[in-house]
Amino acid sequence: MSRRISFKPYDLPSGGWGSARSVREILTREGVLASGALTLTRQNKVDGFQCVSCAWSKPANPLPFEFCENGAKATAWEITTHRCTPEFFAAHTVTELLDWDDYHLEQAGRLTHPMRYDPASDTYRPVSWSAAFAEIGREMKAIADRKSVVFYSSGRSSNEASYLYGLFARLYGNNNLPDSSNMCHETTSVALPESIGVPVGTCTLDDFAKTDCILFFGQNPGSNSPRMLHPLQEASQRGVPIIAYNPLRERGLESFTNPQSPAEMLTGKRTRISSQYHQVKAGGDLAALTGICKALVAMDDADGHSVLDHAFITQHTHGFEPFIGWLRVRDWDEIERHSGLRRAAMEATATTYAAAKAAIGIYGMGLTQHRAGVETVQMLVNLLLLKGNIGREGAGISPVRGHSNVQGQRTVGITEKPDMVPMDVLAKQYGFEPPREPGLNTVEACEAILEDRINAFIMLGGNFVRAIPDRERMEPAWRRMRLTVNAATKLNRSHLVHGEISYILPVKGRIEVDRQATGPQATSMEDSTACIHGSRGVRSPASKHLISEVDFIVRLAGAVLEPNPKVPWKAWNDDYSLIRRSIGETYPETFHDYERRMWEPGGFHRSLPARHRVWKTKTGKANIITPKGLDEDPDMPEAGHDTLRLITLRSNDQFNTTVYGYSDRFRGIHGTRMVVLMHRDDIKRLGLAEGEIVKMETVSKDGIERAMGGFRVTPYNIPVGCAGAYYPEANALLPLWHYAEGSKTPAAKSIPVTVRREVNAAAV
Ligand SMILES: Nc1nc2c(c(=O)[nH]1)N[C@H]1C(S)=C(S)[C@@H](COP(=O)(O)OP(=O)(O)OC[C@H]3O[C@@H](n4cnc5c(=O)[nH]c(N)nc54)[C@H](O)[C@@H]3O)O[C@H]1N2
Ligand SMILES: Nc1nc2c(c(=O)[nH]1)N[C@H]1C(S)=C(S)[C@@H](COP(=O)(O)OP(=O)(O)OC[C@H]3O[C@@H](n4cnc5c(=O)[nH]c(N)nc54)[C@H](O)[C@@H]3O)O[C@H]1N2
Ligand SMILES: [Mo]
Repeated sequence: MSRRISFKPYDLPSGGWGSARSVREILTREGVLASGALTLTRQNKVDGFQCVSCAWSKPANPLPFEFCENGAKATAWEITTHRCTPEFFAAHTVTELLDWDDYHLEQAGRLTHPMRYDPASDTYRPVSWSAAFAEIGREMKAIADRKSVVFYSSGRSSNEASYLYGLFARLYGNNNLPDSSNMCHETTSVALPESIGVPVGTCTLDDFAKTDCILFFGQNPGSNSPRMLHPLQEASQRGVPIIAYNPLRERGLESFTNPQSPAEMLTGKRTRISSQYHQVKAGGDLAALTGICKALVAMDDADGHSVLDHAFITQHTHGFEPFIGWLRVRDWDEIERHSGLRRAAMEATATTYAAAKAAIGIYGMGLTQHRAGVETVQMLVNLLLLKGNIGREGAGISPVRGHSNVQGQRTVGITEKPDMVPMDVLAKQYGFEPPREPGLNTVEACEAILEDRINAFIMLGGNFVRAIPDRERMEPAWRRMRLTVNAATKLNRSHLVHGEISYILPVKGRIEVDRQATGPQATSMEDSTACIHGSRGVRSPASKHLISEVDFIVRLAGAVLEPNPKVPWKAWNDDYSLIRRSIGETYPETFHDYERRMWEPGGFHRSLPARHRVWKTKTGKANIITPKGLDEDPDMPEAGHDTLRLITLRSNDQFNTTVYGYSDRFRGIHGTRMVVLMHRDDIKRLGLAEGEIVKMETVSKDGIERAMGGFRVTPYNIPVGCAGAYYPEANALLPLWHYAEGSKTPAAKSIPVTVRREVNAAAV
């Protein structure tokens, strides 16, 4: 496909006609213009299906069209008329497909048949479901070391499928349950329990309606959670200050026209979103937050201690004094250098925040995917705690989750950390001794694969090989595994970098009707605001050979495990309400009366002690945690003149490794994803020119060369010393050991790189 490449700043608001055009374009391309539009009216509705895109909250009173541009794209992508059939696989060897990009692999369409890799022809060939499970069962039973099998999941599977998957892994004999959230909000799952005793955000939509200040750190709502622009628009129209910290000026944080408001669309009226915008250096938030806290404390000192909530601090927190002591000795030069911001910027934020009665702190990958990600998230909590902004109406911490059920998967037991699961309850409920040893997270699973310690890798959705760091090292190691099993909806690169025995097993998506012995089944998911919703598929499955994810796990269990009368696999598969009943037995506090409550408008809210100022932490208080220092990235060469911090970015035309197209409208980048965004001063300083093709190389001391060419130098409004490139293309540059301390979330937002002219370069 030849594409026209262009770079033109986009000065229209997020949403608006650009969004409407983009939805129409993808519905047409996927061959579902009329039927897709009808399907979309059922999205995020009671008795409809929960959107398969992001995890943002689903309101109790949904709009007539409760979807956004990117939700519509995700729906069109799943209900496409394109099919990836046995004929397709017969026509293309795996070696040939390895040269295809992410867009073209998935564009082949929905997978239709179970397929097994055939080494003789180097193609995937159709196989019966029973033969597939028989062989997988034989192989998995033959593995002596039960710890050498990994059970990955990407955060899309329902609570029902996820609960069974976690249980299956434990019955098999390990806790090797890495999840896509290891690559994004694991930092949250580590930081928040230490600070406030809950692993998830404390805000609900109601808090957004009542807040009077929003602090926004490193999250891009215009592309990644566009329905969130509605509550933000409402807040802005109420005069609520919204303060953004982001190295890039993201369009969704600047202005918005609601595509579902005829008046706004016709008049072109746009709402300003951010009232302050600070282009912090990548990784500079720890320093920026330090500056804001320091300014706030100074105001409190000057103002007779009326700025901080001292009553709350005394009654509810631990660690205030050492934190204040630490703040007082930080000097502003150091803070300015590490944050890339002026003191006045942080003081301006402190002034606005000080005046607010209730404030919300929102964040995303811009905080979590850094070496000091855990400390940075905790620092944002510190800022909130100083003014008692947790456990109060209109206030709280709001991590914006990724995949549509990534939060729910954790809630029902997909985790490598055994202490997050009530193992004693499981032991009693199912009459077995669950493994108590910690399992492998994403980074540890990769390390084990590199060391040939893993025999089999089961992938419940996702595109692990493409999403992880260190691609050039991981792919050869991946091929040395004995067995790789991929339960998927679309073809992707992880299926092509296969083990000795490899299967691609096609499953139904959430939008499709899931009919089992007792009739069509419902499933459920948890959103970013900890509300749990029912979901019912509305479309006919893409092929009659598809099975559901629940069915996939049940059949796998039938092939691998000895029968256990206490584990009713078949009954569960026939009637998913029995799975929900079992989930309720394992987690009675959250899932009592599950079957009824999941259909309540807006879902049911998980009870979170921190919302009631009950702190389930070691100190029994909310902990104000003092960071070790402001040097957020020990992997970054000190003041390395030609080293840039590379931020790996999502475009507005992708969902993770699923690339919908080549138009990053808000950033004005069209026709290519192989760009490196740089400040004009850096381009000049490094002797480069706009449009030139360059090679990036990771700066590291481990003796491994990580280099990639073919990036086009693109001048961009980004802080000096930082650069931007798209994920997953740039993942070969990200070392596996470059991760957040404490959570092992890959530090994908600050890779130390050099950028050099590529000799004999051809544009990509
Ligand atoms: N359409 C669409 N929706 C998605 C996804 C998708 O790919 N496409 N992915 C889903 C998933 S799994 C996830 S986890 C979420 C991800 O959603 P986000 O959390 O928004 O993730 P990113 O787009 O990777 O980066 C977020 C922002 O961080 C900024 N940033 C980078 N470095 C820094 C920094 O050091 N400090 C600050 N303050 N900001 C920084 C970037 O400029 C960017 O605006 O979205 C989910 N929703
Ligand atoms: N450099 C860099 N790397 C990153 C990131 C970054 O910002 N920068 N972000 C990280 C983040 S936040 C995440 S979450 C990971 C994403 O990692 P993953 O979650 O593993 O990847 P996805 O791209 O979401 O997976 C897409 C595939 O999922 C399958 N799929 C889609 N729907 C379904 C379904 O309903 N059921 C099943 N069984 N399969 C389905 C399709 O086959 C599709 O090809 O990447 C991480 N990697
Ligand atoms: Mo994610």
